[in-house]
Amino acid sequence: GTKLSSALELPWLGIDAKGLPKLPKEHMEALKAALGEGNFTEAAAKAKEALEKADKITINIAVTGEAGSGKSSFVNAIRGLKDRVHGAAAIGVTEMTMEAIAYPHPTYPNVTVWDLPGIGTQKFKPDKYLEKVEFSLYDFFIIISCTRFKYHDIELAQEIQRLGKKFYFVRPKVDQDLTNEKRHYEEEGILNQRGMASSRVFLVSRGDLGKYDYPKLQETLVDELPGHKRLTLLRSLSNVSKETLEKKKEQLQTQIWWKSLVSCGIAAVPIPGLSIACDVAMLVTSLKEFCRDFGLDENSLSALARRTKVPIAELKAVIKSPLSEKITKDLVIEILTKSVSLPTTYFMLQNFLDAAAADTVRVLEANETGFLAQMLSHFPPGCPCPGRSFL
Ligand SMILES: Nc1nc2c(ncn2[C@@H]2O[C@H](COP(=O)(O)OP(=O)(O)OP(=O)(O)O)[C@@H](O)[C@H]2O)c(=O)[nH]1
Ligand SMILES: [Mg+2]
Repeated sequence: GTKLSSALELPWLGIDAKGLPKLPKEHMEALKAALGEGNFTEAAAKAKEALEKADKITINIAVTGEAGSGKSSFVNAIRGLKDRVHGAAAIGVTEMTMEAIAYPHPTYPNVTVWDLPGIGTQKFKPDKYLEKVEFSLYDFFIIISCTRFKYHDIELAQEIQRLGKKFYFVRPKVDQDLTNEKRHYEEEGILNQRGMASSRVFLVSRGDLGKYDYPKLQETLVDELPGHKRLTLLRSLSNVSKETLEKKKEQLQTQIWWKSLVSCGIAAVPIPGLSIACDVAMLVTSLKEFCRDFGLDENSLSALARRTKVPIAELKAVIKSPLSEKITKDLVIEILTKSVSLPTTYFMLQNFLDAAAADTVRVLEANETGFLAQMLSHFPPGCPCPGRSFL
């Protein structure tokens, strides 16, 4: 791997035979079948359809809890926003939220976080509350409580569970809470008594999402979503842990074959000097999207630098691939020129090997059938010849 990469002067490309794209088995089979039959256009059209379908998937997250518990603050945190910027949910105990307010994710509008009205503690009826906030709209519920979880929180969780949806208890302000470990322990007892696993309680701090249980919460949310919704949520999650990044990459990888097919099979244009045709504009978009998904653009990096107080030059020093702003048609063509021969050759050889092996099997079968038929033809039916015994 290294030798080849350095020869290409594109170490971040990291191409080697093992690094060829992974694809879920069923996609691979479908792709092979389509390409094997030479039905490339049809495969590309199917891939386009699949990508468009994936782009339309939406996620609705409900954030609820008692008044003043930190709901609005958490709504901003999930969306990677500061509290007092344009589009942020209003913070402050005096500003009681009276109805569900939708807050779309600033970069991933398919993900909406809903700031639900506070659970009033007087005469609280979970079923009425859930009806009022339109329960069926949400993919899952996050119940916030800044102290220990109260009777109402747990009652609400039970009703959510009864109606077949998932809930997560989040305790923000853990930064203020010096004895949180002790409290966590106490809480475990309470929740277990009510038949709820303490694994559903996540301690977080608004100021540092990389700490405490926020990474674990991200992972749990993704794992418990239906498979087809995972990528949509993952892409919107802030990059605060290696585990989340790894999952993000894994999910994005499942679309690579589709994207390649669409690029080469739909609006493909021959590239001068290259023996391939593809839709370069689409590839530019895809690379830029990857950068956005991983926060590799000037804006995200400077926001990160401000937040972590690490100089931006230090962050940039460890980045080997081009930032979003640097990705242009020319760059994509340059990358393609340097990287196109290996995978193409590999794929061509692999395909040809498969086809040749399959052909030979058929030839062998035809041969055997023919051979037996020929053998038999020497011996008319009913002829008691010793030679037949060898069959
Ligand atoms: N230290 C600390 N303070 C927090 C955290 N999360 C929220 N707060 C503070 O808690 C207070 C209430 O937060 P909000 O987000 O307005 O609470 P809310 O549940 O939306 O309140 P209502 O809409 O009035 O029901 C604010 O002063 C926040 O700054 C946290 O993780 N750490
Ligand atoms: Mg609020």
